Amino acid sequence: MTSKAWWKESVVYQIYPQSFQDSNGDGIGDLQGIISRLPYLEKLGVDVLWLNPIYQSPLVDNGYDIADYYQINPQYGTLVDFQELLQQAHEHHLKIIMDLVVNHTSDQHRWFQESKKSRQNPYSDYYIWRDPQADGSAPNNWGSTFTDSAWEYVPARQQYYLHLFAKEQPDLNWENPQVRQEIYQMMRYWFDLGIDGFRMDVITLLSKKQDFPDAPADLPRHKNYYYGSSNGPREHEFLQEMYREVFAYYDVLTVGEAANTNSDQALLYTDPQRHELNMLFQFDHMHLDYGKYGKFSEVRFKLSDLRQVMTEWQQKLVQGWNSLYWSNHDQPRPTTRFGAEGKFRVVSAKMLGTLLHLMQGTPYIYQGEELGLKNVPFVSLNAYQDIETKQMIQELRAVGESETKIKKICYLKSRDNARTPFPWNNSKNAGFSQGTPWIPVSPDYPQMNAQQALADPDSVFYYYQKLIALRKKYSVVIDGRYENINSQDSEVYGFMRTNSQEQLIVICSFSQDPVNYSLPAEFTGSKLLLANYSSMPASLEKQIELPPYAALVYYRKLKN
Ligand code: TEU
Ligand code: CA
Repeated sequence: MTSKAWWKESVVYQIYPQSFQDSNGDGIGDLQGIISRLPYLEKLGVDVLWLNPIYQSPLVDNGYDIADYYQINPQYGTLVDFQELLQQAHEHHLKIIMDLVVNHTSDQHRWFQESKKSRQNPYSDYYIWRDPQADGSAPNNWGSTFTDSAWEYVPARQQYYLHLFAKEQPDLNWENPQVRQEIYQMMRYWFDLGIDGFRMDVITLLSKKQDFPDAPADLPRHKNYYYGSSNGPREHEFLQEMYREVFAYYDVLTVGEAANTNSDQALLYTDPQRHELNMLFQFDHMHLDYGKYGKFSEVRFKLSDLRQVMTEWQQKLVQGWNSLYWSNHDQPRPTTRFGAEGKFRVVSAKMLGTLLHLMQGTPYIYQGEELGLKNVPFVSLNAYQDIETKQMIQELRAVGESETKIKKICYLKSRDNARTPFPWNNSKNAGFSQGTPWIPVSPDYPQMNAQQALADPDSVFYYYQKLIALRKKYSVVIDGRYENINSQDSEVYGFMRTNSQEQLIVICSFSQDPVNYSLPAEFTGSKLLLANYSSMPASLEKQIELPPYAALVYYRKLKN
């Protein structure tokens, strides 16, 4: 593909390097492991691989705490391995995007090691330092995602530094032009090496309100910092500068992670004329099942809410561009969350894939989603490794929730659901490693693995392969306008995509029972392109009997 906006026509596959494929038996996935699996990824038909952070890091937050932006963490391999991966991926027609984590570094980064020494050192202003309040307490009431307060005191400076995530992840001071130049230089380094883009971690948090106002007391403590740091005063200015200094010189994909960003704000980030980013990861559909403890809840989403959120983003980002995802390394598995486990797992996984891939935007597949994996029953709460999950377990215990309830909540929402080793086959450790995996393998692997999926023509894998191929064959998937069908239906999510020549009709049932569904007369006679059940009518009728979790895609040419 050589068109300018190749990223609009692409499907991205996300690899969590630590858990994809171990090549040397140390129980940790690595770059050589990824290289060995490139044929699998090429077979699936994806265009781009996004790697979670592989830089030098003490791994307090699994690599989102970077100690050296120019070094590969030795547990994944060397720079030579990375160059080999890049070259071989390109030979397999796969582009590579890396994770860019520049809101914060690790506290082990040389900049921070210097910065914390004194107020006079050359790196003094690389991070966000503030004096204590008169009584010695933190500069404001912000909490951090992983800890109580977002501020940590350093006696040598008699000041606090800001960390919106763990205390080992100090926030960089984007107000300092030197910091920005260091980052741009580092970005150019990776582009010059040949990478094809960046997924940009919490990119909407870079610019903080400089008076660091207290957040209103009624905001939940863990993320009340959004009040003074999401979509902040100089955010667009910084990204436009980044574009002028870096992106303008390369033909690359840029996707910014954008929690707490609404669709109006998203339009500003992604409008091509503003020269900021190609697309964002929005969070509205991730928030539909939040409860009393935020993400860690047992609440189930409502279809009406899902439709409302997806429709809003589909219809709003026409000038900009959407990214489409059900899950990633921070989210539970979509079959458990939005579809079904048990006997409908496979059909529901295909249904969810259909809904997402035929919307407008660039779809992202998180490793294992193409196998329809479900959440992981960890044997004990002690087996969880993730910093966020461990913190939540402590907090839920502290407020007196029962162990049974905490287990249930972690099963539903822990980030570790997505982080267990990729199940390649039914041999030892699911074929992931000859040694002891750094995190337990899901006990589901004998029934759910890639080898089995590749041997079964009805597998989720081959269905995803067809979905990806559909996008390449029908341009309406890329450029068609989005409209709902039967927008009040409480069990079936129907929509159409229309351009000047053709139309796709997509019908997705979220019901575990059969549903009788009526369609507008104009669709009658449309031809079946894809379904997750065999024996669905080849030509669309006014009434259709939908089996549980059915997904049907019909097509018609429009008369001009
Ligand atoms: O996540 C940012 C983010 O918004 C998190 O608060 C996310 O909502 C949370 O993980 C959900 O439970 C990014 C990375 O994707 C995540 O893995 C990192 O831990 C975080 O940034 C800090 O770098
Ligand atoms: Ca390894």
